[in-house]
Amino acid sequence: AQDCLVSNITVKQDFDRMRYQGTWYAVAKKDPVGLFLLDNIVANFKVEEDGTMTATAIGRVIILNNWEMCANMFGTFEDTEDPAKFKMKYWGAAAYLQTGYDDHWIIDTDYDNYAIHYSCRELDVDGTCLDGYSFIFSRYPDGLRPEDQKNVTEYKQSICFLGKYRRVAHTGFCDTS
Ligand code: AZE
Repeated sequence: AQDCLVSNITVKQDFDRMRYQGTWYAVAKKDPVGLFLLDNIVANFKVEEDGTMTATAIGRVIILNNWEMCANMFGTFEDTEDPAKFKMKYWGAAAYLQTGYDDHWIIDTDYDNYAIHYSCRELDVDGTCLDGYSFIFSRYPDGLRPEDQKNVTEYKQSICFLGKYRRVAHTGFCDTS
């Protein structure tokens, strides 16, 4: 939305959670205020037998006392009237990790290559987003296909986060065997 009102942000039409399943590599992120996943972020979405969408995520974090580790996270998604807008309840495998309840919107995706995720945690008095985060996901750890980059840039602008992203490195730090 040109006016940056959260209520005017458009999301993926007829979002298909079945096609969204599987592994997504974060290739860029816009951080919220506070502690957040640093890099090596990989999410895996699944649709359960009852139709509920769930996800796991891993990523490098640094918590209290400069302790570097890989956070194993879980999320369950509550449906809303819009198929591309969810509320995500999330928690960590360990108690010292983060728990929360965030918006989880799929702004756009082609299911096979890229996805643009958006979450506004706090609305400003004028209806813009005061504190939010976003991930650009790719099906490939190496990044987006060149042909998807222009499209993704346009969507970054549509959520008023253009210029606020940082690349997410994949160094193998959180790879498990
Ligand atoms: C997300 C997509 C899939 C499921 C989950 C996600 C978000 C996870 C976090 C985790 C933060 C952890 C911290 C630990 C110290 C959006 C990647 C759960 C926001 C800060």
